[in-house]
Amino acid sequence: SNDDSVVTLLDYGAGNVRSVRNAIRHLGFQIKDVQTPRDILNARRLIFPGVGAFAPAMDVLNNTGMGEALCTYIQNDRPFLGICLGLQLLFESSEENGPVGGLGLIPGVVGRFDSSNGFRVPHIGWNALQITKDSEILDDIGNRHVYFVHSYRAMPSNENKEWISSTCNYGDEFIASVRKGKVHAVQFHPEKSGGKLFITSAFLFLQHMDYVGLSVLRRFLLPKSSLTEKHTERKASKLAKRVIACLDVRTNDEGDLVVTKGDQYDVREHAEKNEVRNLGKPVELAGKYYKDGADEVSFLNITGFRDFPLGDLPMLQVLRCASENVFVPLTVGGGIRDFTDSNDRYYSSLEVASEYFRSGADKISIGSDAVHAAEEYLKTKVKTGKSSIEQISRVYGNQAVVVSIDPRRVYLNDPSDVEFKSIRLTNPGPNGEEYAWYQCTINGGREGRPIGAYELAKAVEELGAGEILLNCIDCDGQGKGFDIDLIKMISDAVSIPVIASSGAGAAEHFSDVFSKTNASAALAAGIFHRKETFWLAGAHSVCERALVEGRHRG
Ligand code: 1PR
Repeated sequence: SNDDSVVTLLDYGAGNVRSVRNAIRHLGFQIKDVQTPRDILNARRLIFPGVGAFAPAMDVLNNTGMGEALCTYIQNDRPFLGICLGLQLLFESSEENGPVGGLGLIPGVVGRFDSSNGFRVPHIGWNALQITKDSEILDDIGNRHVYFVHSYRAMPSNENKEWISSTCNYGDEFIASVRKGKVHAVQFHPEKSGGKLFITSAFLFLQHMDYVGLSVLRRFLLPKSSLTEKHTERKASKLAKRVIACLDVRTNDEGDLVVTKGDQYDVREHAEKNEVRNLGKPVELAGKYYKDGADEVSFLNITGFRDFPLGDLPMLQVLRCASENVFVPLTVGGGIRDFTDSNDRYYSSLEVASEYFRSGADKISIGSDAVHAAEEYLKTKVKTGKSSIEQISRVYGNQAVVVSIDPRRVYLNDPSDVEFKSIRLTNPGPNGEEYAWYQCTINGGREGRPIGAYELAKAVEELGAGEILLNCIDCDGQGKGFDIDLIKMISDAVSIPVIASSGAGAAEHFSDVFSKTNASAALAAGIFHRKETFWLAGAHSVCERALVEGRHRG
């Protein structure tokens, strides 16, 4: 098509490109999907948001002839923007389940981050770029943070330096973007970099709100546009901690999907009618928290263990609607497991997750099913490849699989009383107990299992989880601060990112958890539901202060 408002999109169906689509439409463009290699050659401008793993993506490109068309298109210096895997595939090869050959347009091998020096893999979060040459599409970015989610990266070398337009540092220096003529590719996610982490003033930010990531797409789509906004310079910090707004969602007694929030997982009002606490509509609240500056938004369907999620059309609809306006990563959890319906039709957890990804989720979160998988794995020491964690991470990558842990404190006088890892408590228990272990629960805290949070975290990391969402039933909804003892224990035990959750009630609680533990992110619910709109921005400035004071690991 010659229509100037059309963008050709190469989506080979491996995952969620809904957010890229939404961002393109948000900027006023229409999308034409690539069906054949010819569509690539005829594109006026082409966006290639690579998702999934390297090898299956190359298989599709090779088997359909699209790889060859892509090479021709790029070698002819036609307008191209690759995103994430869409950057990596341009290189010669990748170590991801490999070596696997790539398109070979840029010299170099894509390798895995080294987690041995204390940097967590996958690299998930906001980092500042070091811009090395006129990159054109990065002109609005300056030293602002953009959003990365990846375990593999390409490194700068003498052979590929003519391509590099920016680098980033995460343990080592890696390539954040490349540019040659009209060909661009970025390792970060412009469509997810909508956050306002960069705004330091909680009160000014509404006027200065700026969608940093969307500016990259806009610059690519409108290269000659006279976007001349000048941005004030801000102090760049290497790696920012994330603040995540969580929406616990369930069907109320009238059958509507509502945001609710419990105290220690109890969501009933305990007034006369004992109704489910109703705090608002999921899509509206997600939009509000995004505008307020949340780095990510999570939806947890807290009765997912009961309902069959594929029958849960309202949740899919929530994701579809939320992802149209929320340009930060969305996580959805609740009910992700293998399932046989009343007609004896079997659905794998992968099918359930795929439906969520297609509807706009960037990550899925597994609770109860992860406990069963970890128990089984610890018993047999065999990775069957069949658990939901293994199945979903194989197809969508580790970074797409979060394991949500719902532990409850069990006090002990003597740590040798249990076979599970226990810790010495900073604040002794109600009867002066000096120790506790953290018992994992399933089905929304209703059933305790014979496994500790520590044992679970180690096991699910081995099974392929990319991140841990660490709740604590004792602290949930109490607003008295995070369980620092627990979060320290778990974040020191694994090398994947840990999200601290449960108990935030004040700004200090965020800086506290970031300064005293190795958590990579903090999630909260009640405080955002209760507080005024500027709260999230306030939380950010707390995080930034913590960073500037150098108390972060990055
Ligand atoms: O087991 O795979 O179906 O997943 C169910 C998911 O739902 C799990 O992630 C589990 O944590 C969550 N869940 C189940 N029941 C409840 C409940 O509250 N009755 N919510 C529940 C858990 C924990 C956080 C909460 C933080 C922060 N809520 O989502 O938002 O504790 O709260 P705060 O800042 O207000 O203290 P499956």
